[in-house]
Parts: sequence; structure tokens; C-alpha cells
Amino acid sequence: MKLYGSTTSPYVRRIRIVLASTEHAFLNLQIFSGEDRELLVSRNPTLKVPCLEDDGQMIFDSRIIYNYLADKLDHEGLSWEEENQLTLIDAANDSFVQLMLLKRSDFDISQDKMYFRLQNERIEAVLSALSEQLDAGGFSGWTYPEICLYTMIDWVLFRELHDMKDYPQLLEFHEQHHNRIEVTATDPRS
Ligand SMILES: N[C@@H](CCC(=O)N[C@@H](CS)C(=O)NCC(=O)O)C(=O)O
Repeated sequence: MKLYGSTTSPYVRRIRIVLASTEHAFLNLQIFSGEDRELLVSRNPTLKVPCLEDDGQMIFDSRIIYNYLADKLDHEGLSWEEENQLTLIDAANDSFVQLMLLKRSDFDISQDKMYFRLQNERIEAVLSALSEQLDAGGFSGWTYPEICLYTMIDWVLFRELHDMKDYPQLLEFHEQHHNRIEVTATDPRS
């Protein structure tokens, strides 16, 4: 099994954590240029990471990769409630990725523009909804939804995209998990 990704991507990190005790090769790519981008083009026309190669087959998108691995490794599948949690996390994470790419492309994202506003509104709505779920006792284990929540929060803090000070529940959740071995082993800072 070969996982194509980068050490900084929160979507890739989810799958690295899921694969922590499964033998696999990890290809750390510089996805935006050079030979690594050519390799990515040849493997995945969506030009996104992660993607997984297994038994001569390519699987795209972390969510689909998780379903593929759950099937293959006999992990439990996701409930509809967990699918919804992933949709919330992915929505905020995608908006954060968009804002980061805009910033890297020298857009001033503090301007009052519709596109920026839509991303920011989505981010705040989702972070509030996730905080409410934590208040209600959600995300209390360490399965795929918690892994995805953790990797998003940690990446946002790492990239300094949001200080999360208005969401103490999210910071507390982050604190609760940050010493896990598979978490420290995949820390984008090291
Ligand atoms: N829905 C995808 C999102 C993956 C994604 O956005 N990955 C980012 C890295 S964090 C990426 O490859 N971005 C490249 C681009 O947007 O061109 C998944 O869950 O795998």
C-alpha cells in the first residue's frame, strides 16, 4: 500500500494516523511544483492529496480512502451522525485551505469581498457547531471523526489561520489528544 501526500496536509495526516499500525509506504510530495507535481498528475487528476495506491488501484480523497481502509482492515464503518461530523469538519477545513491558498497567491483576504466572507462565515458556523457537539459530549473517543477534528485544529494552529480563542472547547479537545504517539509521530512541525 502506498500513500501519496505531504507531511503538512491535515487530510493526509488523518490517513497516516489511521495507518499508524499498518505497513505502508508514505511518499512525502511537494505537490505544487517540480517532479513531485508531475508524479501527482500521473496518479491523481484531481491534483490533491491524499491518494492511496493499493492492489494496482488508485483511491482518491481522504473520506473515500477511509471507507476503503475500513473495509479492507475490518474497522467499523461510519454512522450517519459521524458522516455528518465529517461533512462539518471538511467544510471548515476546505474553507481554511482556500483562504491559505489565496493568501499565498497574494490576495488580501481581510478585504470585505463576497468570496472571503462566505469562507469566513462557513468557518465560524462550523466551529460553533463543533463546539456545541463537544459541549454535548460528542467527539469523546478516538476514532476517525476525532482524528479528523484533531488534525484540522492542529493544522489551523500550525498555520496560524485562526487563534481559536473563541472556541475553548476545541482548544481543550486539542490539548487532550496532542500527546498521543501517532499524533506526535505525524506532527507537521517536525
Ligand atoms: N476532499 C479532499 C481534500 C484534499 C485537499 O484539499 N488536500 C489539499 C492539501 S491540504 C490539496 O491537495 N490541495 C491542492 C490544491 O488545492 O490544489 C480530501 O479529503 O482528501
